[in-house]
Amino acid sequence: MEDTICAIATKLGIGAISIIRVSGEEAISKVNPLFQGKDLEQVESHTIHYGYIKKGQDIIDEVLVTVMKAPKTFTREDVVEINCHGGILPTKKVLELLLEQGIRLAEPGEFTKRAFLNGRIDFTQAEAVMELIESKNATAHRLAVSSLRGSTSKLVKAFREQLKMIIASIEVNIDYPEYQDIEEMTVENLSHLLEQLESHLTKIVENSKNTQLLKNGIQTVIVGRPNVGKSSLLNALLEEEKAIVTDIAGTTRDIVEGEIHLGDFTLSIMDTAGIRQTEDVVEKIGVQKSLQYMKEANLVLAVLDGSMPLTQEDKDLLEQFNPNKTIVILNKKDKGLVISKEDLKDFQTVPMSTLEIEGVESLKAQIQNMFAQEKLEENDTEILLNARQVALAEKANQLLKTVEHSLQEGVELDMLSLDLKEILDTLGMITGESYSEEILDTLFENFCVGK
Ligand SMILES: Nc1nc2c(ncn2[C@@H]2O[C@H](COP(=O)(O)OP(=O)(O)OP(=O)(O)O)[C@@H](O)[C@H]2O)c(=O)[nH]1
Ligand SMILES: [Mg+2]
Repeated sequence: MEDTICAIATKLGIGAISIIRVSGEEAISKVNPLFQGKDLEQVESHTIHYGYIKKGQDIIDEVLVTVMKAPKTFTREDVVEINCHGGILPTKKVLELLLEQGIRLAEPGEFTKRAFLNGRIDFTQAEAVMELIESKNATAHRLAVSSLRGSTSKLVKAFREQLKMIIASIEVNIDYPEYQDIEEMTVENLSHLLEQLESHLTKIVENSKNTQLLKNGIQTVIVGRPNVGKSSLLNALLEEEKAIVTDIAGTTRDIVEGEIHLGDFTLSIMDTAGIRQTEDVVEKIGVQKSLQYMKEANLVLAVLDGSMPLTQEDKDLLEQFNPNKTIVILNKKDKGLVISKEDLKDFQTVPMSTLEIEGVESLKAQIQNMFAQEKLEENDTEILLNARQVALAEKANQLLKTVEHSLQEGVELDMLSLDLKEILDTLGMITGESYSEEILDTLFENFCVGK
């Protein structure tokens, strides 16, 4: 028997209500003596009751208590939820009383862990709950809801079913070669089936990575020579004076970060130190960081001082940019632009004045355009939700390739069935159909207390 656990499920602070959740076999019997109101052991399941939580004769709080009996609860155990007034003190006092009753304080994610262990949800749905809570934009929210409703589980299960069929027919061929009515698994057959699986999985991984980008935020860096207006651009985008702006070249040395939401997308923007040859030790480190972040970014906003002809330094810098993920900003338009689009053939350009806040909207529109393609390709039901799931799918795909290779090399089919089982297990770790204690612990320890 699992012990009974409790935790504050709402954020601890001043609010209208806070909820304390209790789950386990003794949930009802241990809350009941603290409650002045109906006898909770006698009430129907899924009912709510008005009363008081008392410590001896002292009233701690006026509450509503929800009683939900197993198995139709989140944890599939008996669950009691106490709705207190939302103050730190009454909430903590109620919790203390529960602990005094011998109910254990839940670990982070323990309610959800029980929901998993009791077969109520799988890993992907548990992760979807967290993604839903943490979702920062419309895409993240939509995908989390879809996954919570089981789209990711279904996807992975369908894949595993196909693999199981393949493994079964290999094993039947090996164990009962005399069975005529079962189609023989030939090398061609198997190779064809594996190819299909591999190309489908590759598509899912690609789709998922694209949506990860939309969901987690497009890593954006602002780069350029000193004094061209990079920090001014960051401030214009964020609509706040976050980075220091001066006319001294080399003002920004450390990375300054901010985030903006553009409809379905979130941009995580970094303003960096101006790139130039310098002997200043601190500035040099800044420049190195700028170059490094530029390589890792999903989107580079390359700022030029458009009122001055392109310098050799500008040209050298532009050489390093990938036109597919770069937008060149011709800044200081208010002083008159001397650089033209033709000077920058390969690149998308936006004329701007960050001083007079001109061109910001057209920059935003271009960014949205640039990533709209990814949005179109996304297919909500064929998506893995996070980096953990994607990494496992990639591993499974790698193993599939190895099996295909072995097949070509003439390895015996029964040897392959072992490898195929490993793929099955790898995919099973996405949903939790196969898992180790270690995975279980690391997965749920990132959850909040009370979830
Ligand atoms: N006329 C004009 N001046 C601008 C514009 N944008 C920025 N400036 C000025 O250019 C100077 C440098 O601006 P910053 O935003 O600090 O430039 P930066 O690229 O971040 O410079 P570093 O951090 O030194 O690399 C400041 O004096 C700004 O006021 C613009 O659109 N027009
Ligand atoms: Mg700056």
